Amino acid sequence: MYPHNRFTHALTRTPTDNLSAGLTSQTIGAPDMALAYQQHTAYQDALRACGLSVTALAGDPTYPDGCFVEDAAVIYGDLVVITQPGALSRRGEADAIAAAFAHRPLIRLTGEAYLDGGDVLFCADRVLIGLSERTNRAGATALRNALRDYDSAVRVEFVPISGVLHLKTGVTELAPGVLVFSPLMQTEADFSFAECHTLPEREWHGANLVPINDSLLIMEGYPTVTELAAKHARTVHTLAMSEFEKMDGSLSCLSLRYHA
Ligand code: CIR
Repeated sequence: MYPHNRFTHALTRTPTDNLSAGLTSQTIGAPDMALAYQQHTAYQDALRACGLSVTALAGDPTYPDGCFVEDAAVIYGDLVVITQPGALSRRGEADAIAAAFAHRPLIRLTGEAYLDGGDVLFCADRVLIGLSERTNRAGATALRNALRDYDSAVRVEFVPISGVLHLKTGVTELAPGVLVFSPLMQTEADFSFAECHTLPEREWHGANLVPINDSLLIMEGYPTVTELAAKHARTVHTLAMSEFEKMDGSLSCLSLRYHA
């Protein structure tokens, strides 16, 4: 049993036709929306295939990045921490996510504490919080305090990063204690607690994997990831994410996974 990857439910938010108005650092064209909806549906089907019950919130064109729900909350056991996303245009996304979790113990980051859920990685015996362009030290500290109040034994480490949008663009956990890195992420952090694999340059966007129960979601088009996944995971779901990659998105950002 590996508690932080055991889930029963997932929350998603349907993309809106103006997805291309969202934030991106990519220059590979605007998403084809017919394909984006198809990929989002296939993603939700994969979550269901992993045994999760999926709740899909309606999209709101006021927030073209709203489908990337992972950034608006961090869920640990029963605790839901609603974030203040680092990008100004995304701050309002958190209200709909807070409403969806109104029945659970809920904490909201306030003041100068900014954090994107994409910077929070539960792996091995610890929680890593990336200090990035979106997550500041005040945000990371507020999250650490909330996690510690909820579970005094939790181990939290800050990981300053650059070269990628979020910590989880740069590293995720393929299997207990096995990490996969993007070659683009720069960090001085010590990952010697894990078995580490760095992807080749051309596969830089493939490091974002989602372990769920006994399954693993990976993105189509990354042969090294496919090979590693086959070695470590019992069931692998390979998903086309091309239209979300155009908006700096990948797999984990499109859902909040939790135990209910
Ligand atoms: C953004 O730049 O905020 C969105 N276009 C993409 C967010 C992706 N989120 C994630 O990987 N956790």
